[in-house]
Amino acid sequence: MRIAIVCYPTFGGSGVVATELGLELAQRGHEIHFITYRQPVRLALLSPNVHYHEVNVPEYPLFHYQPYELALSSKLVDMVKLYKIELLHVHYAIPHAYAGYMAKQMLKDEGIFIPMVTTLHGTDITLVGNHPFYKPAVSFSINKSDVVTSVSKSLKDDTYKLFNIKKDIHVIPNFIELNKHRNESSISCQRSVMAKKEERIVTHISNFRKVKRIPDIIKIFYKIQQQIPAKLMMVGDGPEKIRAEQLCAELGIEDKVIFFGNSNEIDQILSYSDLFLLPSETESFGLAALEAMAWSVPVISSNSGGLPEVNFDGVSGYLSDVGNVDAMADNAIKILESETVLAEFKSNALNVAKQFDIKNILPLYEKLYQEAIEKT
Ligand code: GMT
Repeated sequence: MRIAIVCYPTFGGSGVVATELGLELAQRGHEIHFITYRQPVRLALLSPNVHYHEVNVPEYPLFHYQPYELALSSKLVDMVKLYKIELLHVHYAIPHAYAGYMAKQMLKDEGIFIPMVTTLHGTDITLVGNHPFYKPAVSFSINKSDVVTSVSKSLKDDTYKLFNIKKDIHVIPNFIELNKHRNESSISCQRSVMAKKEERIVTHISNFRKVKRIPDIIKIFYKIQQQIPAKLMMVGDGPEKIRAEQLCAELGIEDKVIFFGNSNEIDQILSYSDLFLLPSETESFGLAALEAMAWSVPVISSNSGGLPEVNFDGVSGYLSDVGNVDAMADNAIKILESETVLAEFKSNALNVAKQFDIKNILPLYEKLYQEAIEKT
């Protein structure tokens, strides 16, 4: 199939999922066209089936806001015609589903019919899309998609609760490429750079937005390090980072916490980690937790959103109510204080991650694509 993938090119979860999906589809012989405003972070253009088309938005002084949707929908029309693309797969409803729908309409006028699959990722529904300023346009473009998927059952339920959606929503969970994650020979960075031999390594990776409850992470780690020698790796960047650094200084643990910023060495960091913290206010899936589990790292998380669908309580880690720092710290210590318990949780984490192997998930998308193309 010839497929256009529209996504955000950033470190965020939806962009990573879209990129990894496109790369795997290309490996399976499909022709993939990524269409976005910058080359996606995890995209290497070394495969003959992978193309990248940049959306340019020329600056014009009249515009207070540059019309990205317009440029994206025009680019989609041009690329569909040029490469005979058979299907659009847009990741993140805002504004991609809207721009995709406009492209479909323009193409229809020229006698070209193309189906659109929209994948809902979380914040496009729960945080941003739900805002009254966006809601009508988001509902409209979801309802106008030919196929709608969501990355968890919890997100599907939220979508029906928050919007007036008349379409079926197919749950296709996020995935992980396990082979890549087990290929430890690629590791270059040394554990000794991060922690002493006797110290446990606790890690958090995110975009450091409010929804991640960054102060909870610091507080949980503060309690852990009072009981167990440990270091905290904070990977990523975002608005809450400065507050986190200040809190570390206030608690006197700044020498035990390393802030990496956005890193391309996530696999290396996770490969040395003993525990992953994700106490988010809400999380439609929690891809970072799954990436950790693929490196045999147990997860301490909140029990909100789709997290219970990924992190199994008492098996791959523990789940607690949002904000219950004490319970999260107690559970973390329970895992970290015993070599035997840690080894058991590590092995369980990997086994749970195996259920999300891309090899199991990708055929679900291929089936939906095929059906959508046949119906059009
Ligand atoms: O919050 C993030 O980490 C970024 C955000 C995004 O929009 O890319 O992630 C969302 O999509 C990811 C991929 O499907 C999910 O794993 C995250 O849980 C989801 N974030 C939230 O729901 C807050």
